[in-house]
Order: sequence, then C-alpha cells, then structure tokens
Amino acid sequence: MMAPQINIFPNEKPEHPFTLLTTGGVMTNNFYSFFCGGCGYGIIGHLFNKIFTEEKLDPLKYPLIIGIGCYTQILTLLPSKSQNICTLHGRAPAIATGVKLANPAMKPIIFTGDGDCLGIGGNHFLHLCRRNLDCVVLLFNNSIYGMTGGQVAPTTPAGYASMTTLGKVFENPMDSVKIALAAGASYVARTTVAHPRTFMKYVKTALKHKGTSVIEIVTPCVTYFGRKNVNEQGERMDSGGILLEWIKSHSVWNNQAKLMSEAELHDKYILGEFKMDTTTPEFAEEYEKIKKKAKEE
Ligand SMILES: Cc1ncc(C[n+]2csc(CCOP(=O)(O)OP(=O)(O)O)c2C)c(N)n1
Ligand code: SF4
Repeated sequence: MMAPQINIFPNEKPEHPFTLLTTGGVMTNNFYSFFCGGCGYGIIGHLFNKIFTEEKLDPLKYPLIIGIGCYTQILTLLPSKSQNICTLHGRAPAIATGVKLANPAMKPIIFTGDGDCLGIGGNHFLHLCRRNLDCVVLLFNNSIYGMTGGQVAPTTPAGYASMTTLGKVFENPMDSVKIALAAGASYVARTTVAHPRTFMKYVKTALKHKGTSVIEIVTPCVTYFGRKNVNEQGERMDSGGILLEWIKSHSVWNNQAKLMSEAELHDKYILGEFKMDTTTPEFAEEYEKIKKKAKEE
C-alpha cells in the first residue's frame, strides 16, 4: 500500500530528534517526505497510509479532493492507486459535492489547510457542513499560510507573530470546531500531530460515519509560524520538537475544558470528539430520492 521510497526525499531517520521526540515519529520510524524537517505533514501522510493498510480499505473508493497548500504534497506519500483531484484554493468542498453526487458509492476525503478552508474557502466549508454531505474533511491547522511564505491566517493565535503582521496579531482566531458545529457537520473532532493514535481513531470513525465529518489536526509549521515565535521559555520554536511541545502544552481535552474558565481556555486547543449525530439526513441520499421521484413522475 505504501508508495515506494524514493531517494530524493529527505529522510527523518530513527535517530532524528523529531522522530525520537514524537510518538508519531516513533510510529512511523524511518520516514521520508518532501516537507521541511519537523513539519507535521510527513507524519500525517504516513499515518493516513497506516489507516488504509490497517482497515484494508480500497483507495479507489475514497477519492482525495485536495485544496492548495503545503499539505497538497502529502499526495507524494500516498499509494499511486489513490484517485485525487487537486482543486482550486478553497474549492475542495464544491468538487467533493460533485464527485459524491456523480457516484454516491464513493466517499470523498478532503485535505484542506486552515487558510484554504477557513479563509478563501470559508463560505464553501459552511455549505458543505450544512448539507451534511457524506465526506471526511481533514483540516490541517498550522496557524499560518505555509505554502505562500507565512502570511497571517484566520487561525494565527492572538499574541503571536506572522511574516505579514507588524508586531503581534491582535485579532481573535477562528475556531473550526465551533464553526463546523454551528454549520451542521454531523461528526466533529479535533486532535494534534502530537496525538497520533487519536488522529487514527478519529479518522477511522469518520470513514465509517455517514455525513460530513470534520477533523481539525493541529500541526507544526516550523519554518514560518515556529521561526517567527518563541515559547513561554523564550525559545524560538523553529524545530519540530519544541513546536510540538508548545502545541501539547496549549492543548486540553474537552472533559478537562469543561472545568476551566473562558480566560484559562483563551489560548488553548480543545481536543476530543464534539458531536456524533446519525439522525440528520445525508445530502447525496436525499438527492437520489429526488432523482428517483422525478424519474417516476
Ligand atoms: C485564488 C487563489 N488565491 C491565492 C492563492 C495562493 N495560495 C496558495 S496556497 C495559499 C495558502 C495556503 O495556506 P493553508 O491552506 O493554511 O495551507 P498550508 O500551506 O499552510 O499547508 C495561498 C494564499 C491561490 N493558489 N489561489
Ligand atoms: S513551510 Fe511549514 S507547513 Fe510548509 S512544509 Fe515547511 S514546515 Fe511544513
């Protein structure tokens, strides 16, 4: 199932600090990717493969509908059998809707970034959730626009810097979980690259769920977000280990979060599963009913 190893990709070998320091690194061991050393996307790509191998899934039934960003290169790590469409920036939900309606037996998986999904594609994302189209959205939140050089994103946390802000960001970041819940997605969860087993569990749940599943994965961009910012100890976060530790220390599980005040939660990523609703009608199924009725009439 795994793509053959090609030597042009840099290896993050077992002795690499990122591999040693992270559970995801240990799980994927000697992994290679196109990404900057310490970027979370290499781990995500390899864990995604692992899910397909463990669940014995046929990649042909799960077309990948991919937005534009650094994560688009995850494709280089996936089995060559995978069907994929690299779409326009922010437009993966529209293409996924077309694919699902054309062939309801398929379950599109959308790869999208925080900039792609919540910035330019925000409107499309809302309507995907509202319709409860049967698909999985993997939303990679690295707090920045990585591919185009580290511009401020809708998710850059207040009090942190980007390549395009003078000083620190003062706006409040968007919360994709709250947005997906309000818009009507039927399975909603958040995890991080520092919690790879949870990532695999949530994606496996989403693949079995009928309806729109949204999983946000908080992941390190060492090159832009990390390089421009320091942690509470004053260390520059330009290495995977340090930035991952920052992500971990800024994460709380939803059961702990219930006991915390808004002030305590203002700079935290709340992790966990937030909704599993199996009663809302699914868009493609309803559409098939309308088609059948129209034909009969
Ligand atoms: C219509 C349009 N506008 C702008 C761009 C330039 N662009 C490409 S990727 C990108 C940002 C992607 O950021 P994000 O979705 O967060 O992904 P990351 O690179 O951080 O993984 C932008 C602005 C584009 N490709 N198309
Ligand atoms: S720029 Fe950031 S998101 Fe892009 S590959 Fe490098 S570390 Fe990863």
